Formats: sequence, C-alpha cells, structure tokens
Amino acid sequence: LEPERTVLGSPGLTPHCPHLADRVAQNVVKSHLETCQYTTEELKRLAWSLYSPEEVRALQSKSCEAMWQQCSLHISNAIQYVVEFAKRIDGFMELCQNDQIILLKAGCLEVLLIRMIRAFNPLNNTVLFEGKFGGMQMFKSLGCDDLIGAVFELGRTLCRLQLSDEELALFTAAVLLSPDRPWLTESKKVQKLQDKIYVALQHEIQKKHSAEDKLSKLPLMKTICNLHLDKLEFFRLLHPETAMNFPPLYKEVFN
Ligand code: CLR
Repeated sequence: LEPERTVLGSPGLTPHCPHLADRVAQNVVKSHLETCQYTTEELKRLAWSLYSPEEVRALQSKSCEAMWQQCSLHISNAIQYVVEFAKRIDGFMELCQNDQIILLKAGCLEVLLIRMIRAFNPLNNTVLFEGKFGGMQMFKSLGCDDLIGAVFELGRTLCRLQLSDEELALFTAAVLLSPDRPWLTESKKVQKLQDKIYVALQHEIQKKHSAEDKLSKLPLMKTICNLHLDKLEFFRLLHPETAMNFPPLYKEVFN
C-alpha cells in the first residue's frame, strides 16, 4: 500500500536532513529569480502605472482576432521563461526528453497562472499587460469573460496566501514536477524530485511561521515585563524590608 501523500507528510525523505532541503531550495529559488521575467522592484514600480479609461476602450475595440494574437504572443513569451525555469531545476534535464516535454506541456500554464500573482494587484483587481496594469475589462474583445473572470478570481485567491518568492519558486517547481501527468514513462523519478521540493517547501513554511510566531509573542512579552515591574513596585511599598533582602542580581536588574 502506498502511504498517503500530503505536502506535510511526504514520505521517502528524511526530514532530518536540512542540508539537502536547503540545497534544493537554493537551486529552485535561484532558478525562479533568474527566470521570473520581472523583478519584485520592477513590479512594485509598475503597479502605479494604470491604463487610462481611453486606453482600456482602445483595447476593447480591437478585433477578437487581433487581441487573441496579442495575448497568445505574451503568453508564449512568458512560457519560454517557464521552460527556462524548468531546465534550471536540478534533476529536470536528467529526465528523459519525452517526460520533460510532457511535464512542460501539462504544467506550463498552471505555473504561469501561479506566477501571475507577482504581476497581479489584488487591491484594485488589475494585472500587468504590456507594461501597465488594467482590470479584466481590458480583455473584453477576446469574448471569453468566463475564462478571464476565473483567471482574475484565481489571482485574488492566490494573492491572499501572500506567498514569498521562495514559496512561489518551490510551489511552481512542485507543480511542474507532478508525477501524475498522463503518459509519463519515469513517474517514479519525477515523484522523487517532487518529494525533495515538498520537503524544502515544508522547511520554508516552518521558517516563516516560526519567525512570525516569535515576533507575534513580542508584544505579549512586553506586557508581562511591564506588569512584573508594576507588581514589584507595589510589593516594595507594602513590604519594604523583604524587598530590600531580595537577591542582589534581581534588585540590580529590576530596581
Ligand atoms: C503572467 C506572469 C508572467 C508575465 C505575464 C505575461 C502575460 C500575461 C500573464 C503574466 C498573466 C495573464 C495574461 C498574460 C497576457 C494575457 C493574459 C494577462 C502577467 C490574460 C489573462 C488574457 C488571457 C487570454 C487567453 C484567452 C489567450 O511572468
């Protein structure tokens, strides 16, 4: 019987081997950053340039064919970066060529949609298209409002996860290395690669949460410290003799 497969309980790898997880994460994150098309700084800067209503109207009045042509060009350009990302993931190029192609064909749009969150602004529901941000009305002439609506909804949903670039890198690598794609010839090999990425992702998530947990305790600790000082002051007023005989270090720290 196969053990149950979950992100947090991925079998086959010792989670006690942080060096391997770090090495995997390092390679995947580097590959992502080298192939993500826009840096985080660039995107932050671009988030301020929005299409004007006139520009949106101009896009809307394009013919369906022209708009499809334009969009498919940008998508295929973005897919080339995803292909480059895959090629830089350790182990991918060691898969047989048949499987490389199957994984890319099956996964590249999924990866692109996940990558979209970097170029998506959930505050005003806009996405980067040809250098400026615009809402879904931009794509009206495509005649597929349902598809566009679903893409934007996915953008909003994924943005709510507030993934870091590290998590995004590992998440997209795990999607790309899905061992259950039909017609794979060496799915066990793909499985092993995906397992390693899951362990690295698990590490990354733990890092983030433990950092957050520690920071979130700071205000509480401050409250406790202040409360202790208040109590001590009050005790000293009531029992000055006892307080005088407190251990020297205690007095030194708290007086
Ligand atoms: C995704 C992240 C990439 C850069 C990039 C390039 C093209 C963008 C794409 C992102 C997001 C989705 C996008 C696409 C161009 C057209 C497409 C805006 C930002 C929209 C959703 C229209 C899809 C039309 C199909 C029906 C062809 O790094």
